[in-house]
Amino acid sequence: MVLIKAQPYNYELPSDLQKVALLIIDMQRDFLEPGGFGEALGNDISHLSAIIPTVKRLLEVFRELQLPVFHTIEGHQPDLSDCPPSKLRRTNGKLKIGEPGPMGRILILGEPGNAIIPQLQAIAGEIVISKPGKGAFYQTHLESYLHKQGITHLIITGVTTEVCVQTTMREANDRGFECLLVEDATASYFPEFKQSTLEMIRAQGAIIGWTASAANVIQAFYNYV
Ligand code: C5J
Repeated sequence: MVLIKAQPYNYELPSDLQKVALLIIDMQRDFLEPGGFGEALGNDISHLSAIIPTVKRLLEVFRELQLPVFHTIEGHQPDLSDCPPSKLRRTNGKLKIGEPGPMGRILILGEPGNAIIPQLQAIAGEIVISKPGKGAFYQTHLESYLHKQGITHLIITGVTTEVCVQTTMREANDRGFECLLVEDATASYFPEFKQSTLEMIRAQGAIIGWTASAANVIQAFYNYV
C-alpha cells in the first residue's frame, strides 16, 4: 500500500496508478498574467502566479510517469448561449463576461486571455475540458472521460481555490472520486479564503477530501514506481 502523507490522515493510492489523474483547474492567462482580467479587476495576481512552478513540477511528474492529465478552462461560446443570464449580470461594475478586456473578450473561448498560460499548455494525449460553470462536471464530458479511463482518484490543482477548485472538488466527491487538493499548487486572490477552503475540505474526517503538499505527493509517486 502506498500512502501520501496528507491531512487529515494519509491518502491511499490505488494499486494501479493509471487510476489516478492530475486535474489542473483554470490556469488561464486572464486569471494569472499581468495585464489580464484578474489584475484589471484590482486583484493581486502574485498569489496565483506563485504556484506556477509547483503545478508545472506536478505536471512533469505525471508526464514522466505517463499518468492521465486533465486541464480545464472556464469559458463561454462567443454568442454566450451557454452563459446563464444570472452569471452575465453578476459583476462588480467594471467588466462583464463577453466584453472586450485587456486580452480579448472576457471568458470567451478562443480569446487570447482565455488560453492556458504558456508554461502549462496541454500536450498531445492530455484532455482539455471547457466549462461554462465553476464546477468542471457541470455541462461537460469530464465524468464520462474519467469513467471511460477507469480513473478513481483525482489529484487537484489550480485556481481559484475557493471558487472553481472547491466547486469541482465537491462535485467530484459527490460522484465517488477520492480527491486530494495539493496545498501549494492551488491559490486564491485572497489567501484567507484559500486557507479556509483547505480547512473545510479536510474537516470532519476528510468530508470532501484530503490536502497535502506537492512534495509529499511527488515523493509518494516516486516511491511507487
Ligand atoms: C475560477 C473564478 N476559476 N474565480 N473562476 O475560480 O471566477
